[in-house]
Amino acid sequence: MTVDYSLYLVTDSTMIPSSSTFLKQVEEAVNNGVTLVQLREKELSTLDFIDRAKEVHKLTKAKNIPLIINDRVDIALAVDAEGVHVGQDDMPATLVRKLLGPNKIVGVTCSNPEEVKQVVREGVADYVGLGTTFATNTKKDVKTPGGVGPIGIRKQMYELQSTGIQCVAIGGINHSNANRVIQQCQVGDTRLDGIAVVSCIMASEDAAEATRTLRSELEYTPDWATTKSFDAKVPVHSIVKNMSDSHPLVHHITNNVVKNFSANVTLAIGASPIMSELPEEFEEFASGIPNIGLVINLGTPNTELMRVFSKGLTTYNRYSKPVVFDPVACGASRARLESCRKLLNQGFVTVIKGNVGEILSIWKLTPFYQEVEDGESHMRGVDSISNAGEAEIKEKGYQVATTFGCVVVITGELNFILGSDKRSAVVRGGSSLMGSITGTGCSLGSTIAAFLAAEKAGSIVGGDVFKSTEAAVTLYNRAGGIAGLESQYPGSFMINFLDKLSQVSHDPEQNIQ
Ligand code: 3NM
Repeated sequence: MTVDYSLYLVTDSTMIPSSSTFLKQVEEAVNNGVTLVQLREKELSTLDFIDRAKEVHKLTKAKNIPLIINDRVDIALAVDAEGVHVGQDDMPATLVRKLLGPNKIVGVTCSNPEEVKQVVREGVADYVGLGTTFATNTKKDVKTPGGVGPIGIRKQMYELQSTGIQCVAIGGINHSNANRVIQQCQVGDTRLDGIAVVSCIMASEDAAEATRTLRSELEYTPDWATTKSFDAKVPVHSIVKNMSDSHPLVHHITNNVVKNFSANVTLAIGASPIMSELPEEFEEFASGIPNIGLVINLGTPNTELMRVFSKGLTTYNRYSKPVVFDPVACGASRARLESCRKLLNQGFVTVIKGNVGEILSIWKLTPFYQEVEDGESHMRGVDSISNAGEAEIKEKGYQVATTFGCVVVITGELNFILGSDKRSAVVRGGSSLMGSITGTGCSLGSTIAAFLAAEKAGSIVGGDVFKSTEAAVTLYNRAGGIAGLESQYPGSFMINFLDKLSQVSHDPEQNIQ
């Protein structure tokens, strides 16, 4: 039996609005785009459960939608439902399969990779419900009440690769995050087959409209997820000229140490800086300014700033505007890496830029990291020290890029640019003096954001984040290289660097080969 898991309604009779009834909510859902229904009744007597199952089955059969019964094999058999869903503490899936036979649907709830591995080993389930995606009030006894986010769901999906077991995400999914969950929960070729919701439909005053909106969210492909065409022959100096001609705006939510320098770098390359941590104005910026990009820099974090980052990220995502994420010193403490996890669970970033240590720390958030591994990256303050070789650094960088669907820039003596489509570039140049002043790493983030923002406004590279990022890193290191040759000490280097950034970006054809 081919089952469409794309929009899976799990029922709950305790949250029906007073203007409706349980059956009306289910009927509106099945008539407006739900593809699978699970009857989940925790309080009903067996007799009432059977009656309810019969009524719901009538509705689902009319639409050729499978009915799954939660937990109760006996009820499923009694009404000849299409399947049974069990949790970790219910009847084991192997027994359920034995009782139901080979032709019914069997689903299992999982909350971590270990439980998924167990389901794969048993080999009897058709699908798994992966959770808890986001915090939910609907189910009280979940194992991860705060939600594991797309990062945690991906870790579970990693275990499903090439198994043929279908998967849906559940927990706290609604109109505002359904599309993102579908887009972000992907590991290699393994994608989510659907989402499962309870309150978003069952508690809705208009279940029909709630279902239609969810459907359209599932079917919509956001701007950033579409494959862009690009002209590989466009020279870097043309991309630089395109950027400075566009006078992009770079909105910084950055650290206290580098605000001044980042603003000066942004001006030097022909863009304009905005330094704002006032969430009330983010919407106006992101919606009203075509050539704007956001830098989120983790350098001097605090609890309030985390909320500001989050608001910035979700607002810029809403208007498909680029976001450059600089996870400064994210390996320095567990709390900092947790902050990155939270942020990356809340939205998309266009580019992640960091040194080797930072990118290797972010890599720990990918499904490729197994918890037993340790010690491959050591942070000291905000500098990076790593024993990883070039091949390993690049491979892990790719894994970060594919996990988060972004371009990754790894800075160092050699600068690697890695795309989720496996494109890679190496940019040389720069100067050892770049490491002797604060803000050279952070201001590269500003420079990349300026290029992406210019691209957004209409660009000769056709929306190619990879090419634009490569051009930004090239300009930056070219200016650093020339300034380094003309300077002996950090102070004069800083001045020369700003001058050379200005010179190279105003006359890129002369200065970049
Ligand atoms: N299972 P809502 S969360 C039934 O994490 C269920 O396994 C979960 O409800 C799990 O869509 C959940 O209203 C309830 O957040 C999800």
